[in-house]
Amino acid sequence: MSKILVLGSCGQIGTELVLALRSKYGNETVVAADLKEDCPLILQNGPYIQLDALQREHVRNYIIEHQIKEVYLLAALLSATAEKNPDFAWKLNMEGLFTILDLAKEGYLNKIFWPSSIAVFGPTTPADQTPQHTVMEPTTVYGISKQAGERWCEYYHNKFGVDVRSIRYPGLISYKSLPGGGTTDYAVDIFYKAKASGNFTCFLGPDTMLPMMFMDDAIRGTIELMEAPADQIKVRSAYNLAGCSFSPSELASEIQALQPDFKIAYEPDFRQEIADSWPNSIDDSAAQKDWGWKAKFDTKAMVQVMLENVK
Ligand code: AKB
Repeated sequence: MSKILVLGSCGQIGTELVLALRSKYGNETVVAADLKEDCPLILQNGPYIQLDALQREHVRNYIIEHQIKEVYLLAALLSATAEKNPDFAWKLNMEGLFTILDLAKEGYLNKIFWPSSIAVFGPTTPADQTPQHTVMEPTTVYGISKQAGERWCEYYHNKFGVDVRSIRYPGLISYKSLPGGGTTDYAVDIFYKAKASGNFTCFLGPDTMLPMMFMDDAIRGTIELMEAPADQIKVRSAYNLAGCSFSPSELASEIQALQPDFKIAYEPDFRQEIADSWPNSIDDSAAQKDWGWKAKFDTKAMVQVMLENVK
């Protein structure tokens, strides 16, 4: 098995992806890389290297010298943080992508995974069951960078035959690793506060419906997409993927069903505007048809697993 590199491996997706890839392909096959100097405990079952996705030559040399053939590029600034630092968000979210696309174009890499997001959609997009191909006018820096990235992925595939694959992730809910800087982060934080104090103040209003997904589904979907035969991958920008959709008040009701004394309050902040520009729910029929995608966790099942596992 040729070597796989996960860049941005200490983040919410990266941590669980490295663990899943290692249990599938072997610990030594999957190199975890991140800005952090020291490897976190959870990733110490395999190789780790300190690597900055913005250090183009450093990344190039490492990949060429170590004969890495597959890269998952997860280093990014998410929606809320990106609004506070637009220049850096654009730089980080775009430059690393070109480094990897160019390596694939030059024949050093066989396959690339790059994450897109539901943030590619905007207020003019149909909000319910948002189709795979539709109006896309993102209003956030993060969304603009993801939409531009999608265009570049498709371009490198069409012009240079680069095997690049991508998913428009919804908000991801996990208990092994924390999210950081996203608009959907409330849907993870709520479980920690429910367990710690039984109270949660949400930075989005009660009726803000957003597409979400339990991390096990997201990781399985990512690996299934990467393992699918190339001729089945008809979308080279990024696939819509649906898990479950809910609003903060609906999520709170599901938590109250298992923890009746749980209380929620609402204090919407600047993230409300971001959330209001995103879809309520996603149509993922293209992913279902092309490579057999199907989510396993609905809101109820996800809430149960989260409450059982969050410490
Ligand atoms: C965010 O909230 O920024 C992310 C995303 C939906 O891409 N979780």
